[in-house]
Amino acid sequence: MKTLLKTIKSIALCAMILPATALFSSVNASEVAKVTVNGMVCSFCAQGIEKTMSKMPQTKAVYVNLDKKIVAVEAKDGQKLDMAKIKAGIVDAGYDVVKTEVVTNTTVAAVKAELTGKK
Ligand SMILES: [Cu+2]
Repeated sequence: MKTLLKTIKSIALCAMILPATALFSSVNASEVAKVTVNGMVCSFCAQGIEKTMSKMPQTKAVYVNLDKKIVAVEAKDGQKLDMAKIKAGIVDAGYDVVKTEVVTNTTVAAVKAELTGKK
């Protein structure tokens, strides 16, 4: 029980520190928002998140990897994706965002290739 409390406390602390760095960032073209999501368990979850991310007008491509719990979103040329909006969309759909990251000089296709081990 004590360890559980400790875990909850450290998660709460992370949640306070993380947004300051990654949450307010924007994702430009040739960058990918790489989000680690807890709670996705089946292809239906993946499809739902894919749909939600695709609804944003700035979204060029979306890829969801269930095994690695990764959601990758790419912006259209000349447009910016708001990391806070990406996170909000995933949270509103009922999932937990564990980590947000902006990967530069990449594409959703490249992230997909990396995660699936195919080139
Ligand atoms: Cu599901």
